[in-house]
Amino acid sequence: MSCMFKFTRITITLIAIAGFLGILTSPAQAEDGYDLWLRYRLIDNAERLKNHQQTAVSIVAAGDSPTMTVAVEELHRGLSGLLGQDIPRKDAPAKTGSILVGAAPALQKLAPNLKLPDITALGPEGYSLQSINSDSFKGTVITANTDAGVLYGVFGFLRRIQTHQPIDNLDIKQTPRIQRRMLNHWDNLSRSVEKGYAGKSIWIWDELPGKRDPRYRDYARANASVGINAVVIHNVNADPKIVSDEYIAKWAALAEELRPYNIKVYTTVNFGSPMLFDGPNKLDTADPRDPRVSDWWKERFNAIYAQVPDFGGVLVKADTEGRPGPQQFNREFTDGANMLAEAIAPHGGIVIWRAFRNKALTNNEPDVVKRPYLAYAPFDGQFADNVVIQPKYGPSDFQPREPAHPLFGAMPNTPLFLEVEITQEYLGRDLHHVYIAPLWKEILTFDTFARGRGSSVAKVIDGSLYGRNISGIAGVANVGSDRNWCGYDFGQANWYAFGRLAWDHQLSSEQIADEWLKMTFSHDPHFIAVARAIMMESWPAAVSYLRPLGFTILSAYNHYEPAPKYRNFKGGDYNIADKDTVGVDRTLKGSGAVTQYNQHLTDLLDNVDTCPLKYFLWFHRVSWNFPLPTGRTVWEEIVWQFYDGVRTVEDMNNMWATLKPYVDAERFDRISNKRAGHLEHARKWRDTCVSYFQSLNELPWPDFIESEFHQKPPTSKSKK
Ligand code: GCW
Repeated sequence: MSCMFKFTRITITLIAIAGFLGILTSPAQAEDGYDLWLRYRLIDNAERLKNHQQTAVSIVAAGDSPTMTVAVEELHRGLSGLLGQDIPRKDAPAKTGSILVGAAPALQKLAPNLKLPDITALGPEGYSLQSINSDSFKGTVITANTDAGVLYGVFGFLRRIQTHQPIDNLDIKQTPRIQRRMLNHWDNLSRSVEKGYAGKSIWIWDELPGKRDPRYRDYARANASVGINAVVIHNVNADPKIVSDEYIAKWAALAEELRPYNIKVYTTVNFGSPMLFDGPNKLDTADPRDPRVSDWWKERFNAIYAQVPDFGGVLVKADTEGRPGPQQFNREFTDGANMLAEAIAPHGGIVIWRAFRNKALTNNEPDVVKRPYLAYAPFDGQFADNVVIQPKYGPSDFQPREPAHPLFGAMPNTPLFLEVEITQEYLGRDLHHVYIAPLWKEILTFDTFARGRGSSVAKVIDGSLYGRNISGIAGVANVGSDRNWCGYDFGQANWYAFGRLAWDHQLSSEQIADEWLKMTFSHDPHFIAVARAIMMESWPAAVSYLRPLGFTILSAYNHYEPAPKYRNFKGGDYNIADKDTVGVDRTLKGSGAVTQYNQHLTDLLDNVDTCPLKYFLWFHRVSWNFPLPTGRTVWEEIVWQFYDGVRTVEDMNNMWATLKPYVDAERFDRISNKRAGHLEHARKWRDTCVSYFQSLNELPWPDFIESEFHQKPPTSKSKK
């Protein structure tokens, strides 16, 4: 992008000046990434350090529950690291400098004269950070209604120090907007991770339940630090054995490790378990209307809750991609979900039913993206109270960009969770540096118009649009056994951003990027400005060189390499282009997918003149020469975007190269090497796709390839 280009040049000049004046900060210590954003390195600003050392002299904690214990441990660890001296724990508050930490009732007992802030509205997980400046006590109070809230308060307090915000004169109240902030692990029992690019599963099944890897605790700390409070431990392509006594005992041990951090364990289940599971009570059916089947599940849920009393519930992928489900027995999804819901209800658990690629029982709709809506919307209001439907963010399959899933505007009587992918299945695995928060924000702010303007997806899933009492968001985890957890350093930003947005979807992507950069690398304002710009440009750039103009799937079966030809066959789900035309006709005259949105959106999307360009080929099939408002034809625009996306990656790499003085050599080199691979792969995407499309349409290569991008067209085919 040209603005990026300018930014690069300005950046280089600024760096030269800064270097000349000798004002560069010293690079951080070499690091392997294990500590994530919880590095707690000594504050490198003398004045700030001194000020904080006066504000935080000792810790006074009320309560000794497992959650309070880890909260106090974290506070001690964080403060001692950041302030460079041991911050001792004391039994009673001193006149100045004590950090009082505890749930309100316990704290009040410990310090009866203290006037605590009013926290009634904070709910079970919110927290308050309050500076107190009375005659008898000058100090800080971290409090909440529960110990879990206190834990979040501790992390919130530490984050303020880590991100160089003041910690005196605090008057802060925070509550999460979404109740269930979940990671979905696609981890198999073999320890392989489906669509995982960071090593093996972190769950070491062979060693459980006896031996507990210390990583479990560090994983829990990272999650709690951003407010993630739920973890689905197993792949949605579930092994029936996950509900065997043997495995329940193993993940009960995991639940024990995670519990102090306010994280509840959930598991996926295989709907066919009653007949697939080799146990004494194996059945010959999994038909949800067969009472033996619901008894089978009741017995298993009893076994689970006996070991994991706070078990959250089950996540189910049924009748998709060959997985068993109620349709196998000619039953509806309501039959399947409600049967499980009834079996788990006495224990307080929920059933999260995925709406991915499902077809309605009696409707063989050819357009894949229309199917889930047809399968679920008609059943709105017919699911049990403890059933949640969980669609992916778009109606296809985690594409680099999709319009929001139409179900978000179509099920007013059913709680819906939003499923996003933190792991980069279609976004370049661990090679492409893509900061995904802007994609999630685009979906969260997508207006469904379901109850008039302002009915964003965020309001649907946080429960506020329809006053729902269950709300949730799920991110498919990008975490693995690699030392740096996420496969590449910047991948950690996506884990961080998911948690932060789950807690507060109104935070901006920029703000989250800033926080993460400060906690992970450096506070230098120049470093932050440049690194933030790189992060913010990374997703739009990836969209340009992976799926410009709303293209649907163009990748190979591995979802990584470019393979437009393989995807493009007549009668296939994704017939995307031929000699004369390109795109998918989902207008009223085509598949009619536009009608699955609110009327206002239907009109907007159906019309070639008003359909946003970012969704253009998703909804329209037009001639290659169709003129667009950009002044280019569709063919030219596609080429332009592929080239522009790659140019932005080049710019980003140049910008990164200027950041060397701000980053330790270990991380700088590691990231630079990866970035080189990223650029190479982005070029491969561009060249493969544009040459394939050119071979179909045989149109001349646009002049701007040479004049604007200073490149030669990729194939031997010369300009015609
Ligand atoms: O796109 C597909 C992926 C599968 C995944 C599936 C799903 C877990 O290729 O790996 O299975 O989506 O989301 O269920």
